[in-house]
Amino acid sequence: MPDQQGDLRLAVIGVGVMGAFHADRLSRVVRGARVSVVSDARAEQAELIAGKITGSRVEPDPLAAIGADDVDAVVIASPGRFHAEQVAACLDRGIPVLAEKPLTTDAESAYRIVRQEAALPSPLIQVGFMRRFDTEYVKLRELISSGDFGEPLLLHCVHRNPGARPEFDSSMMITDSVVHEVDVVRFLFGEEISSVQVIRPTATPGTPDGQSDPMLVLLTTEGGRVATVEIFARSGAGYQVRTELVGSAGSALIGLDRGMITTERGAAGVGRSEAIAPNFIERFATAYTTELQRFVDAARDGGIDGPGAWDGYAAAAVCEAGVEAVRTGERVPVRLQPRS
Ligand code: ISE
Repeated sequence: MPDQQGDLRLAVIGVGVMGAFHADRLSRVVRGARVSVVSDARAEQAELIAGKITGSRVEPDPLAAIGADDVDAVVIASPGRFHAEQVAACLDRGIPVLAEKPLTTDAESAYRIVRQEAALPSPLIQVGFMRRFDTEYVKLRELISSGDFGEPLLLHCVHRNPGARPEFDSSMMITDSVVHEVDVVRFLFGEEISSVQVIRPTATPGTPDGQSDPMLVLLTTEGGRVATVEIFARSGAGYQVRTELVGSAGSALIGLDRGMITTERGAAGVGRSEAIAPNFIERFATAYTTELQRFVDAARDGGIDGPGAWDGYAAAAVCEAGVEAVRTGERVPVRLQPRS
């Protein structure tokens, strides 16, 4: 698979904020890889990013990029609605793919992908849940596995973004933001989520009419463990992602950044402590890089190394229930298809 220099040749599909970051890391930091093809619906953006990467070319048609002779593996960071078709094309060609979340935008299409992959000799899809590569999340999972904190009982998660576009509505807060906690809960508890409930407190000023921000999401697992998630997209104060585990014999908190953290929104704008990461790229930069390196290392042998198609499907199913829970205010069960 790799080229004569031994590098894995990658197509990066979609080079907005996330895809451009991946392309940059793959071409400058990740070992054993190079970006050979850049694809984006916006020609100027594709040219801009390819222009920064020696040896890369632009291919406007994503499916042609996936099928190209100078492509051994693919990173998909296009808008979620294109993922189903693009991931399926990678499977048809039999090459490894790292798909940014969401795997697809609904549970039904995600399950079709699971079935398509299951018919292949080995898994080819890795899903971009980067928190699984963050050292603090990894440590928290090790702590749980060690049994030192007893039985894991509760998780308290905080997920605050500095701001959001007007079209970032309550449903998107579930499918685009809370989807990370959905994966974290499955990763840390090692169980499927069986129901979702959403509580909608008074909205912060600036929340579009009819929408809720912040929201409180309750995720219950099949073993009866519970996670609370505060999602606050328009918090006005830095990027804060914290997770606290409560076990029967101890508790542990991650995501505090460094030092005392105070935030305020003053008349002159937004103030924040220097310790708070301003956005998700900075907060998770190292995790993204580890994720890419692990993907490249595995893809060179024709495989993947990280959360897979089933994780993407399960997250899609939970988020679908979550969107319904926003609408109804009810506790909504999650119904998963058979795993194999
Ligand atoms: C964004 O798409 C991400 O994936 C970030 O990690 C998350 O914090 C943010 O809320 C999403 O919009």
